[in-house]
Amino acid sequence: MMQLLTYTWTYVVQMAGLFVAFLFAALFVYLALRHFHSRMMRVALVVVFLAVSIVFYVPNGLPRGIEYPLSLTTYGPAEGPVIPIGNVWNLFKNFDRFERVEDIARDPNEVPAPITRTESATVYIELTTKEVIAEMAPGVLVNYWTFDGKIPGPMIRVREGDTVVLTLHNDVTSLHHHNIDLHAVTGPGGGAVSTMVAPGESATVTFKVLHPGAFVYHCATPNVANHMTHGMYGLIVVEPKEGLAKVDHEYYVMQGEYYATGGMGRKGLQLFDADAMLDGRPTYIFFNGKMNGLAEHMQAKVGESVRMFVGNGGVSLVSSFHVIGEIFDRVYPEASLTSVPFTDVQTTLVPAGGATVVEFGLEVPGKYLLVDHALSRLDRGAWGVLTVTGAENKEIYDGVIVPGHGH
Ligand SMILES: [Cu+2]
Repeated sequence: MMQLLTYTWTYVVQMAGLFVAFLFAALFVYLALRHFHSRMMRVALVVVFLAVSIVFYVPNGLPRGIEYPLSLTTYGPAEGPVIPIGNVWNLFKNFDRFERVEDIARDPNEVPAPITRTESATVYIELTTKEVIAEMAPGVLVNYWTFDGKIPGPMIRVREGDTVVLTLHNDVTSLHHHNIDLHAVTGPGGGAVSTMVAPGESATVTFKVLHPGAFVYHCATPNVANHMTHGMYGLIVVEPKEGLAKVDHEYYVMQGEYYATGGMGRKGLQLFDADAMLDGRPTYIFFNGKMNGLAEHMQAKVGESVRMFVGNGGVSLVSSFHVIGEIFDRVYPEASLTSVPFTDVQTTLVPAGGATVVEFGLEVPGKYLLVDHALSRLDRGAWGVLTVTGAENKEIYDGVIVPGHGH
């Protein structure tokens, strides 16, 4: 309970402040009224007070945190992104049941090994949907919904022609139903219609991967956008039968967004802002689930080659993926691994619900920033670092590196 109070402290203070201000304003009006002997004057003052209260207090005075959209008219095929007040109540009632995850970000090195098989196989995959509490930024707490407790969900790696038997478990501590739609699936709902699971339940779907590529998977429980922005996405990579060229490092990065009623940087537990999501105005934009989600995990050496599987969980933004100080040797646009790759690319698009695969060699040591080159998004968190160590190569780059004089 004390923990919950600290999470919601700013809202409590705001509400208390407003209550006190309103109480004393009313007292002031009451005392003023006593000096008016004319009934008309008293009525007029009360009307003015009430009118001013309605005009200014209601739209501007209520903290955004409690101005939860209790009803919202939307026109999607299923329910809109309003979380019923009962669910909000449930969130607080069950607050202590949620696992606290120390670091919600999946390490970008968590990439399954390349496939060496030359025959098709049946691959068994198990995923667990779980709702947890973790930090978006220091002191900024979010009730994330995840696949396997991290964001993005685990990268799945199979081979073109494989049969996948996927079992989805919904953790017993979850408050919501979840399912999985994999863009690599040929079939209704990408598997979602066969995998809807209530808390504590499991469901299995079997599918054959007909197309190679790097595909997004995500929860498709209505409201789908709501489930995705809470963190329910990942990548399934289907290698072409002939496999992928060998590289020294493979990384797994996914861009995402979160919409918070409190605005950027506000401490404590965040409440989801359905209006902001419908407007496409994310509060936070990030790689791997949170601010600085890639941390110092991406390390490589001069002379090595890198492949990045980059997905976009959205829900609204198209990413203009760029690595500052590098040029992609090859880009597989929209993660089409069978088309002839683009060569020598600066910035590539990653559509919402899509992916890209980029490859490049490392020639010069230094820190290379991964960004969404819609650069105002840097300030909302959309950046990470690839650190390259090794011998300088003055023929390619010769200059004094002054810390703080770059991006
Ligand atoms: Cu879900």
